[in-house]
Amino acid sequence: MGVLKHYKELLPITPATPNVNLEEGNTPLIFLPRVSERLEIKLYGKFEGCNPSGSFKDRGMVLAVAKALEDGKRAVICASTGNTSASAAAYAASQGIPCFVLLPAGKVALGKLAQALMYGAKVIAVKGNFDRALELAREGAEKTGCAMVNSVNPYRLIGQRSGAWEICDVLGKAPDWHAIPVGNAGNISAYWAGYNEYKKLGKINNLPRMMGFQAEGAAPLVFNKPCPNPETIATAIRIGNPVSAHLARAAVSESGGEFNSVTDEEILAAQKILAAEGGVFAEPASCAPLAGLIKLKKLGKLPEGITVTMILTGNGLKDPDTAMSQVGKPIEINDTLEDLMKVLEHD
Ligand code: AN7
Repeated sequence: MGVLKHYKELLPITPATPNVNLEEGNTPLIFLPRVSERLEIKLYGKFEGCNPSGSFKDRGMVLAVAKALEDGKRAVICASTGNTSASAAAYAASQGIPCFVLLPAGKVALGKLAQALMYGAKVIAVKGNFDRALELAREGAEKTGCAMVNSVNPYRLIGQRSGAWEICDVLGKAPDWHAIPVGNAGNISAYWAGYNEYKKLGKINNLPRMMGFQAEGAAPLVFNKPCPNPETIATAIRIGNPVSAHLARAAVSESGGEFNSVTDEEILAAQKILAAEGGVFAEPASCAPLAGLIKLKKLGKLPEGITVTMILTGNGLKDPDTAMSQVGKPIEINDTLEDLMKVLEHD
């Protein structure tokens, strides 16, 4: 039924809010038996790649676009490492309003770029990084009156709380640990707010430790200072100066959690494990939490038997180039049974 309808009591919906809906949310919380066994925990992946534009961004974008329309705005603008732009473009298309997206030139995964263009957004490649594109988008929004739909828009993070509510609705409680990739630091903040809201409402009795994972080359929250030249293969989280850093720090310290960094190699290894042992294909940024859990396990810092939910923020299909660089080629054969049998009997 979509996030706005499903959680209307918990969201700032008024009779004047248009019913924007691409059937986002209600994504599967997948128990991962083989990876759980490897880590000696109960591990669930919340597969946000099942959202209509293939990432968690749809949860907040649906509300941001609905409220923009309610406020009389007639165009949206955002900067993006890719997923925000795909989501904004999808919702703008569904409402018939223009969408402007600013992307760091050459640093956006192919699938995301294809999405933004296909949904009909005006795609602007900025010769600079995401942080600079975000400054420009904010200035552009101010000058033109377009609705700014990055997570500086408060409705984005309010809508994203729905992820935490869904987890609690399924598990009947909050997990022990909540593991999540951190880029611009909005999602970890939204989840923490969502869990707290559910606790206040008496729907859960516990709160999770918030465990945020960044790529080593773009880890301002781990090293506690902005990173002027962020670099990582996980382009979604190639962000050096997170807008919601203060909220994310509060979430981690209030929950007794931690920020940790993982290398690109660890991220790619985790992506392969998630796919080949979990049956779930998530994009590189989404695999930073699993990489981090594997690292913490090696360090003896992962308590046995705990329930961990990790947020698989985006679909693996969004970044086919990175995936193909990590796997072998198909085995090509002539169209004969003999050739086929050579392969089948070999395995
Ligand atoms: C797959 O699309 O910032 O910490 O512009 O696409 O809430 O920023 C994307 C971020 C994690 C980090 N995983 O979330 C954008 C953008 C994926 C992402 C993050 C992003 P935040």
